[in-house]
Amino acid sequence: MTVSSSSGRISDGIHTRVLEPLYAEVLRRNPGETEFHQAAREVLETLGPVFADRPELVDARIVERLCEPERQLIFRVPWLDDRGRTQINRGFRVEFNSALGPYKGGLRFHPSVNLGIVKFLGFEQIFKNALTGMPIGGGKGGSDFDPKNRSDNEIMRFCQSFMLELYRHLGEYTDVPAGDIGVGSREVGYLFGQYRRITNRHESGVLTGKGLNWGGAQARTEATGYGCVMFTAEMLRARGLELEGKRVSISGSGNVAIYAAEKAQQLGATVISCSDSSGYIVDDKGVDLELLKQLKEVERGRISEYVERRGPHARFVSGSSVWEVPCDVALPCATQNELDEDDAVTLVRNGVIAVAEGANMPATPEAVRVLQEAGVAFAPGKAANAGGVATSALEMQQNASRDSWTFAYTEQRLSEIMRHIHDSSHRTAERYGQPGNYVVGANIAGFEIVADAMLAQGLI
Ligand code: NDP
Ligand code: 2IT
Repeated sequence: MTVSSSSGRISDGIHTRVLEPLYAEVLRRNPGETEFHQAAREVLETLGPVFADRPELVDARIVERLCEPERQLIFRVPWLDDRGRTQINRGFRVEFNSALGPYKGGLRFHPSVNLGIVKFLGFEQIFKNALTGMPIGGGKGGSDFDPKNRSDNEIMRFCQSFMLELYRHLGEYTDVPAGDIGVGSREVGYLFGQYRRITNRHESGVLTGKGLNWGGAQARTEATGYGCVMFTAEMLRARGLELEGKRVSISGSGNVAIYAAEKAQQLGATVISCSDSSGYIVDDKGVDLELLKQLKEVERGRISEYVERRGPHARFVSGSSVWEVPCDVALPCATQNELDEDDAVTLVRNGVIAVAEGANMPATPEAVRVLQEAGVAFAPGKAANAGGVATSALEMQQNASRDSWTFAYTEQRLSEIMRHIHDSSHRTAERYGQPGNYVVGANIAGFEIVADAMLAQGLI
């Protein structure tokens, strides 16, 4: 596999001389970490024009340093299930880059979690966090623990054991985790309780996504999904279009998907479908959000149950891709590589005009190419889903000043941040001769912020 040049003539030499050997080195040093390879390649192949302009970044070996995490932690997590049996999981925290601030990024609990997945997520997080303009570095963690079908007590014991190791690496000035797949307010609660007990410190800034009456921020629950739709609206506006009246299809039915659906409805769109790992539902009258929240947030049920309660205008399709549903706007909000080349071809054939990644790296590189070549507005996750971590940074800001802001004020801040990310990605793509290419714009804009901080701070 080679790094392909997506740039003009000037940077082609840089590709052969600098970026291809650099990518070969990423492959050699990180064997088997396919998702990390993919994330690194997607960034590297857009950086040629920056390196052509700024040879000092090549000389300082900024990309080599960026691709090597500052610290990687892997630990055993033993716990007892409800039947008294010993269970063993593996815990991870990859502290990738702290040039801009404390390591910041979520924890994922899912059986698929391994080092390569945590590294891809941590690597993406560096650039995403830089794009927000907030003082946060990049990190990510999690475990191969599967929370599905586990009791509250089992979840609590697992979280307590996980934190019994992780606590020594955390701190409001060091490393500040939050949620991701399989980690929501319940898990953050158990994690925070254990941290507080071990350290004897009510250090609210050590975790974000907390409950509202113990240091959490208004709008953090909603922020990733809301932010993704705000970004989509900006992207459409830049093309003289609007979200109102559009049919929106969403994958997933977790935190990001639910609040993407809510904001899309608030802006006058109709959300016609969403999914989980068992299949998807289509609701011609528009997804009933109260029912979806009750089912997913309260009962932790399956998406098929939506249809049983909603009536004949909704249907469940088992084991198929939600991207076969014709829509104007597609928001992949489930997991990595869930929207492939065939899905992209189907979406384009059905007339999609915009795709924004609520999840991290949900579209494969082949899918992104199909969408961009068809002229579809495409927003990469590091720009479109940055509203979650940005609002986490707002939560840290409130914790540091022992303050709490209203929902309306926090949402207003979120909306300004999403507009800023949109505009800086858009402007940067134009500056490098690729107008409308948000992949190039977001990668370069995020990279330059971190690279400049690293240059200024010397060889660390
Ligand atoms: P949740 O655990 O709340 O929801 C995840 C959803 O995606 C569920 O519907 C789940 O279905 C589905 N899903 C997960 N894994 C798979 C899989 N392998 N195949 C098919 N479906 C799957 O997670 P979030 O909503 O928090 O996260 C969703 C995405 O958004 C992730 O990529 C995450 O990294 C990203 N993200 C999250 C942020 C946040 O603030 N939470 C911020 C930025 C990005 P099922 O229940 O059947 O497994
Ligand atoms: O992928 C992400 O940006 C997140 N899971 C949110 C991270 C955070 O620290 O809020």
